[in-house]
Amino acid sequence: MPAVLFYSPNDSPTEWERRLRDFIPDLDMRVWPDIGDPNDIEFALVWKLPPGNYEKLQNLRCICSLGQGVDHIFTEAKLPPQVHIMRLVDPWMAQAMSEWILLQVLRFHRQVPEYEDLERQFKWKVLPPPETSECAVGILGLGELGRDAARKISALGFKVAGWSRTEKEVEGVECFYGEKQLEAFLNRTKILCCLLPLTPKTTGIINSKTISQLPRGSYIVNAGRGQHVVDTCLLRALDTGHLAGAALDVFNEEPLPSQHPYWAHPKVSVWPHVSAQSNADSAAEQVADAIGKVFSGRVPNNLVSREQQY
Ligand code: NDP
Ligand code: OXD
Repeated sequence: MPAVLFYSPNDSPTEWERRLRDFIPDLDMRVWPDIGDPNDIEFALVWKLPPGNYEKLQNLRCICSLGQGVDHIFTEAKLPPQVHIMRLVDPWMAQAMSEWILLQVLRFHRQVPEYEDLERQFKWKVLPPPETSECAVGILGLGELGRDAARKISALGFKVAGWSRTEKEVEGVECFYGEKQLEAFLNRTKILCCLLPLTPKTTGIINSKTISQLPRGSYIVNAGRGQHVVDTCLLRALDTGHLAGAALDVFNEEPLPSQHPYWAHPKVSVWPHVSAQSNADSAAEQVADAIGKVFSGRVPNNLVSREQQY
């Protein structure tokens, strides 16, 4: 049987091998860099494989991201042209992400930073109650994660809109699409949540221009990628009061350097890239299915487009 290459700085190879063997008992999994003969490898299950390694795998037929995002694969300069590129699409991760997005939306909507500030001052003060039906939440990205989050936020009574590349219909969600409709989407949004993939078209999408198109006093919630945000623009907008707060799970540099202004900023909540973590228990079956298909010359599910890079 051909071999599977495994590499991830975040995920346990032992755990993944154990769960994959539930479906493929005779699995031959090689953990990078101890991969033996590189010609044995036909399937790579990877998260941020160090650059320059795919081209050494002459018989590689599929690269599967150990997450829902594939930007770490497209940073590779020499991606073999004949290879399928795929990713996880895991309902467990969608549930985790929606919980995290809901947590941030409710935190800002229910004035948690303001009440925590009052508590620190031993002040008993009642703020005007927020009106859920008037609170406009906007989701950048209406894919596997964005749609799930949009539906769940809408079910709580918020005014929800989403923005995607192509036209969409999602029940209970006002749908905008394409560059031309971005400004209208931002103009109506008070809590902007980013669940976009990182591609050449979405890099730096949260910048001084797009932030200025949000109403004064808006919030940013980012669980897409750090590179979606131009940090200097976000910090300036927080300091001028145009933005009231930000909750960030992803950063231009991870781990976030200890001297970075986000850590100490009173309006920023910093999370260590944990909103939806990959999970061998929930995702091993779909990976095993993909391995089986690739080894028998068939096409796996959850392929991404090389042209769109997501
Ligand atoms: P999908 O590929 O399912 O969805 C992507 C969405 O973004 C689609 O709606 C797509 O539009 C839209 N989109 C892409 N490019 C553009 C563009 N140029 N303009 C407008 N819309 C665009 O991705 P997922 O929902 O599965 O995941 C999204 C991202 O979330 C991942 O790529 C990853 O970066 C991040 N993520 C973060 C995690 C964390 O722990 N922080 C965990 C998991 C994922 P269309 O529908 O028209 O194609
Ligand atoms: C992912 C992530 O893309 O965890 O799955 O960021």
